[in-house]
Amino acid sequence: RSVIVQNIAEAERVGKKGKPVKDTASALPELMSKVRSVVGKSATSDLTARDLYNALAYSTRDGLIERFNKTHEHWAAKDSKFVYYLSAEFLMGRTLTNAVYNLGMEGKYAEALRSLGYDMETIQEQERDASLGNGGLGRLAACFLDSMANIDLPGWGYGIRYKYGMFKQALDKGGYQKELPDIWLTDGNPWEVKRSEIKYEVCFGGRTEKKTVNGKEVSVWEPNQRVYAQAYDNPIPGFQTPTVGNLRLWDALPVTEFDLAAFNAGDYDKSMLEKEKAECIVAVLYPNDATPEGKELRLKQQYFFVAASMQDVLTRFKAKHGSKWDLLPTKAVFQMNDTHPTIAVAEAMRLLVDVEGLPWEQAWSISSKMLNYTNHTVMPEALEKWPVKVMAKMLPRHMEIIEIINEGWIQWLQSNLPGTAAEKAAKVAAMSIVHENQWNKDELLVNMAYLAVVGSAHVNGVAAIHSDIVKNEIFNDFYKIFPNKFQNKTNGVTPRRWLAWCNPELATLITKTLGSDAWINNAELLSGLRKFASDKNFQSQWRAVKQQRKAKLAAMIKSQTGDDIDINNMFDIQVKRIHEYKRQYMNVLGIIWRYKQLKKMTPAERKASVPRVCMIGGKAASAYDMAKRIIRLVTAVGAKINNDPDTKDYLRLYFLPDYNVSLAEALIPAAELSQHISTGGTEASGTSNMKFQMNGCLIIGTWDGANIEIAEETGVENVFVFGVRAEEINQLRKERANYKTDPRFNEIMNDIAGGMFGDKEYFKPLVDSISNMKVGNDWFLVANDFAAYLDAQEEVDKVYKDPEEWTRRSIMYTAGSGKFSSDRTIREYAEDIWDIKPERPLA
Ligand code: T68
Repeated sequence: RSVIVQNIAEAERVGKKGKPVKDTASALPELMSKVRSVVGKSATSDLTARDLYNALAYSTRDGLIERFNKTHEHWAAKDSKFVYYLSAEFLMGRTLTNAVYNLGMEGKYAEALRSLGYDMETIQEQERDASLGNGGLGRLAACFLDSMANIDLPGWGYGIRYKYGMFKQALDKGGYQKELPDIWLTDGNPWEVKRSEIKYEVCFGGRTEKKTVNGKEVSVWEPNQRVYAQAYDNPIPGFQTPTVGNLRLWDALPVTEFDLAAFNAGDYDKSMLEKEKAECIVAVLYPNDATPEGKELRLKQQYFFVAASMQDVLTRFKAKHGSKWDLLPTKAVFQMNDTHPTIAVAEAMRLLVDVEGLPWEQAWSISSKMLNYTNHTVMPEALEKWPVKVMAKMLPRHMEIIEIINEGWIQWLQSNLPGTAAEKAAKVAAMSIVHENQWNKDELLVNMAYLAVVGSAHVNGVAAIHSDIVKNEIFNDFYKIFPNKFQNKTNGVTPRRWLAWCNPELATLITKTLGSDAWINNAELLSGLRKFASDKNFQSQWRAVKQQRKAKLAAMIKSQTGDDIDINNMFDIQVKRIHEYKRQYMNVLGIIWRYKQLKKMTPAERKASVPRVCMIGGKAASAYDMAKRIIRLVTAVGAKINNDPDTKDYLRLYFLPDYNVSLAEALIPAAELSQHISTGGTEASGTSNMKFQMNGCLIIGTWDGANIEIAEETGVENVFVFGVRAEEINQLRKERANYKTDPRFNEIMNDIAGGMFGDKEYFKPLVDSISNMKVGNDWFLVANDFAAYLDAQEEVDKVYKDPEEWTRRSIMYTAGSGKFSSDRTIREYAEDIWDIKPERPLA
């Protein structure tokens, strides 16, 4: 303590003295000034890590805001065309490290913190993750913002400032998932700027009324609820560029804060009602991944942020261009992240027709040029469909607009489709935006994906195979009519967060080897590592880095479980949302098989085996019962094998609770094998596969999603590929009743059902779900792929026994990961869909 106090006093007095980093001079006084002004303490008081986090965050924020302002003044002066990324989810994770590194201030701050007795890592851990997303779709949005700023692309993200983000996952004593609220804003959020002057009214409910205005009959919306959407800006820095982009998130406020009359009349509850109703809209992120929640509040959230964002864009456009509406598509383009923001199609029409008074045709021509739609899933049950009743009640005018759009669409189909009247009628029924609920003929639904396809200029999938499925299956009828509307944009991840900043050990080695850090902004340069892949000296440095990261992870697991982990054992990791189609279940079955084999071995045989530490992490949607049982199976199997003295030196299984962005940043650099084993044709892309690849982690995976392109870039021979292909699954599903399942599979099913891991009643539905094929179980073909999976795992062991070959492959993965930088993805969107050029502000 006294040393720290001395350091502070000294630094404040003499500045530079004795500090090795050249720009340290200003860092400590700057931090101390934030300690006084923001934290509200004096330099000589007890400073906690949290205090220093706040001081550092506010100091970094100053730099961000300065650049933010310059960037936006520049873009405004150039009147640049903007892309608006509309997304109900942005899974940002922590901001501090990313901001400090992107601004190039790490040396300066690290040194200042050291002189106060802290390291950057401790300080960084004070920050809570911003978990405003479920999984891949939300994290992709975050990577895209990073890349947009990084390549100086004029654009913003628009979303919701949820008060509670993705739930925190804990395990209870029994090893079951427990969901706790994510109260991420309680200690304040230094990274946002409230724009008090930027707020818009958003309306709901009520009814429409036909009125005659200027001799024309119009439909006037008389809503019965109004709230304000309040803007909060979150600056997004690029790296080695002055550009700082923006994520604008909307909070909901009551139009009348407080009903004093009600309060005075003694009705305290009523006095606060408006406020509560407004706050409810943005209270919590729906924790449902890949199965949308058909609840009214969800539609309310969707409309809320879309309406605010579109008004915001139109307001800025009008300030510059008045009513020259035909210019709008040359100044603004929207990307709809899945169907969640699809109500934008109707809102754009409402704003242009009802509010601005444009003729319908002109408005449609403008709107359908501006909007674009990305599909992220092939699961039919995940394609959002809102009951007409719900839509008409909450958004009566939008429902009318959707009906007009649909009428026009159907008319168009009728005059343009080939075939007989009966054939046409069948197609029209199949392609109508409003259609019957197939499970309940009395209910009409609005198919949001069809609305998005009809209302968009471009539609894309997120990996080559997925885009083919989008064209040839999900939207095939539409594709046949508009073949040019459909594109592929293979996903990517930011190499800043997912390699350079999360794995500085490896980044340093790469930079040293390639002779420059240019790869951080030009990931294709990573291919330069290929020529070192077989270099023994380089391999041993590569391995040493992996060992360092494994040791770090082992220390973390030790602190959580008390277990010692041997870092010479293979680290085998599967982390993603828990889903039947992602087949974590199959992973566990494989681990059980491995355990049973080990049990049968002699001590000498065990010594000759390849010891593994298996880790599985991921959240189960709160209502997804089967996924929760899978988690419990992981914890039950782990409890047994980790405590078995015969095997615990050769096999472990840990369930890592609360998988989130920050945990991923610790796990991925330490992984040697990662599993991406979805049933062929079910995982649209996957993006963690790309992160593991970048960090030199080998992949065992199915021929699915982006795994295919990863294998192509890495060399198919370097990837452990197994399992059925997308084109086979329909046939296989039909043939399931006649399966002769693998005897190893049957044995394991009996073990679980027989109580080998306890909890046998709880596991029964799990066992049943994949064992009695006669009744159509095992939709995701676990039984079918199990033998091939075990074979592939055997191949993994074989290669791991040859460290040189393993390391060679590991290097080839990183070397082949250039394509999967989100910089590449964003450039493709900018060129092929958005028609936007980079525009760098002056430094
Ligand atoms: C994911 N989708 C895909 N959905 O599963 C993944 N859904 O393959 C792909 O890599 C990723 O998107 C990015 O393209 C999702 O993450 C959701 O999160 C989601 C959330 C709410 C409702 C429906």
